[in-house]
Amino acid sequence: MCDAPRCVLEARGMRPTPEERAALAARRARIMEAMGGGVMLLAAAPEQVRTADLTYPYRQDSDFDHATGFPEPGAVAVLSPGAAQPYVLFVRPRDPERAIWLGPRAGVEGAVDDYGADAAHPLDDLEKALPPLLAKAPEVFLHLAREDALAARLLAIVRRVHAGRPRAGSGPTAIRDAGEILHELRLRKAPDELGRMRAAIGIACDAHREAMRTARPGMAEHEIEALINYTFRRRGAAGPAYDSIVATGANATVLHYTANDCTLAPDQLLLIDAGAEHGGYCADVTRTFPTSARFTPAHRDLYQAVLAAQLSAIAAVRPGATLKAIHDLAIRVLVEAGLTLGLFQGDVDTVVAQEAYKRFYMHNTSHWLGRDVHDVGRYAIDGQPRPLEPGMVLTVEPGLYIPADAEGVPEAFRGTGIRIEDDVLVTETGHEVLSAAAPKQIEEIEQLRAQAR
Ligand SMILES: [Mn+2]
Repeated sequence: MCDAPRCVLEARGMRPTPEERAALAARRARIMEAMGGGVMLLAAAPEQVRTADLTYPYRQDSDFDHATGFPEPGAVAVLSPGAAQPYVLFVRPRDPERAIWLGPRAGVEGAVDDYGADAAHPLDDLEKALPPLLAKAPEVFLHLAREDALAARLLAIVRRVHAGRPRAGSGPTAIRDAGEILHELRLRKAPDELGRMRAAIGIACDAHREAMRTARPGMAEHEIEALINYTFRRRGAAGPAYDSIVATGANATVLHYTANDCTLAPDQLLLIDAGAEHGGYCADVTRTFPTSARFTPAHRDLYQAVLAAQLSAIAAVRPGATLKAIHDLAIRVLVEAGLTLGLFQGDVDTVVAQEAYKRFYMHNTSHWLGRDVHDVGRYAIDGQPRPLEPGMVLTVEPGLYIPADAEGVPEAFRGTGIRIEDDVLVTETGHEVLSAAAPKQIEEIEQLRAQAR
């Protein structure tokens, strides 16, 4: 444990700046405008026990953080458009005894002074102070997916207020999913959000460059993982946004390989899927490069096939395009190259129609990216792929995974996994690759690899 005064300073450092407070207030105004009426109840994420009385590092609920910026567990936000006090927070009160061990809480005072709540109450007063705030609401927005104790407590209060409706003459008659409002807003990133995403992705690109400069045969995958996670923390990121994948050779054909306990051999490929989380936003970047200074001819051919698919798919990102069209394009280019290399037999249309490519490329090309690595927001509307809009951020990440025991393919291709993943912003006129600082052209990669000695 570090010395207490330092911890206290760091905890206080988490308070939002005036600019951040203004951005949060503007965001809440947009949420309340989209609600139209009713009351939204948002709960902080529960703490998760790791062992005995120790918890995992706390990570705030993405929706709660989006609306409040409030970093502590044991908190509830109440948004009531049109009310005299539209933004009310319930929080854990200050506790001088506990502050000695864990640093100070914002408390009821800080919830108002530092986080902009119109009013705040201790969390223990929830059953007493929340019902009056719900008494006039025809509908309540809640998280339908949450099942923890605080979510159950909120639902119980809504039920109690509803039960009093016959005598009160008002009160909620409907529960709606808060995500219906919040996730559509989160899908389109505002400028302040994009600033945070650029920071997270910039740090991730640094870590990938660092790995390309450093990895060499004889090192263990976990040494590269340590270097990546060190780079994240050194640059001030919260840490990895997900368990970093550092997979050499056939390990890279396991899509979610995270054991990272093998040793790098010469003339293999190393796949690294690693992204930092910074300011509540995630990067998600994958690069694949040779363990030796240069690609073998076979690995170069496979890599070029994936790169061609990725570049074509990225070029198609623009307002109005769909993730399905982008995925279909990536598949087509990959299959064309794969036919030349002997990975597939027949013609492009047949391989695509029969989905024979799924033997070596079995996942989707894109997902949304934001506060969650696999971010919220609908992919389809009424069963149709939704058109992209400016401000959306997606990954483009085709790959080829050829198992060590794959039959009917050239020997030199076996036991190889390649994925190239970039984070792409949809702009008014097309797109911007936010992770362009991580090299992916063969010449750039080999230049960096030449420094790894
Ligand atoms: Mn991804």
